Amino acid sequence: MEAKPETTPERAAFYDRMDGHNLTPLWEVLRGLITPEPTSDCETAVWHYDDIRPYIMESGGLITAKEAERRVLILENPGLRGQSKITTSLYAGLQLILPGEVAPAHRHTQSALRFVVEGEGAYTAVDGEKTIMREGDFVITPSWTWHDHGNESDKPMVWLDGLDIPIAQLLDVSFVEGYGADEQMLTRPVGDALARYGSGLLPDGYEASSPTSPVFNYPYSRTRDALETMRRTEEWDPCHGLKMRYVNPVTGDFAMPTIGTFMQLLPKGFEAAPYRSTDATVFSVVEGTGRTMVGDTTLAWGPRDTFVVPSWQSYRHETDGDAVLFSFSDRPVQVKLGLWREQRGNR
Ligand code: 1HN
Repeated sequence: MEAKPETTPERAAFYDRMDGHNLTPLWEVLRGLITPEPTSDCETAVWHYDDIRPYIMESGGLITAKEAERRVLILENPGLRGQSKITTSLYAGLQLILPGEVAPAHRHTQSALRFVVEGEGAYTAVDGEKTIMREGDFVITPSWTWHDHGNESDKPMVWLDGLDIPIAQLLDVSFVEGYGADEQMLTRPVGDALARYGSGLLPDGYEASSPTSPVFNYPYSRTRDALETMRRTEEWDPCHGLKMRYVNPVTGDFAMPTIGTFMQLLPKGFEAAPYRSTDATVFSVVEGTGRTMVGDTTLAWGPRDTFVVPSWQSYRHETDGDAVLFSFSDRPVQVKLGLWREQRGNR
């Protein structure tokens, strides 16, 4: 594109006169609106769990889950401070629920994922069914579903929340409602959804009533077993190792319409080829240690750390021993709108 036209005194005076009518000339701003490549305020960042866990635990002594509604420390992208965003389009936080606590039932139009980082035995209830959570479990609370959390174990539980809050902000579609009691009424036994929809079976004649998966807990034990069995073929993707996508078993699409989720196994000593895509991605380390090089930045990571790779930044992973990474991004939105791009290797 040509350079920005000169702002002559005559033109500037013209812009000033139209300003009062809520008019402004495109040619003064065009080059910032359509850029040759994505330019984002979202920065590469890592949160080391060892550094931030003390703050999470300290919050537990200062406010209850009930008073806070949700006791969460937001992971704010350093380039997006004050906006409650981990990427331009997604929110993330680490939520603490202590033994005996409840986070009261509510529902909202924003979709949420939970990825369990520490603890075992707390539960989330979603639209009439409870699921007991363990480390590495991926749990969803779809748009406008009632959800509450409780911890009947004797240990604190911490999970990573991922929500499409910035997408709901962009579209002005935020609604929230309280249930009127701490805990919602349960209408189905624990494990019902997974048995009914997540066992390679579907009720005969079943028709989806929403774009979101009817399975709402994808247990890590199953995911890990699957990865361990598949690795025996030694077919490693040069960029991603063995990377699997969480799916809605009814449609084969992503588990949620706005947030795509993945789990990948990288073998010991893996040195990935460079990769970039337009969906800024949040990673949560489940197992192993390694490094991710993003441009000139090297992020060192270990279990329970969270890190972010911005849109269209080239990155590559390296591992010490075997490593397992959970990740999420707005990919389903970009794919549906025909906007998603990826690039493997160097140009
Ligand atoms: C929410 O409902 C939860 O249900 C967690 O656990 C984080 C952040 C903003 C708005 C609603 C939850 C949230 C949230």
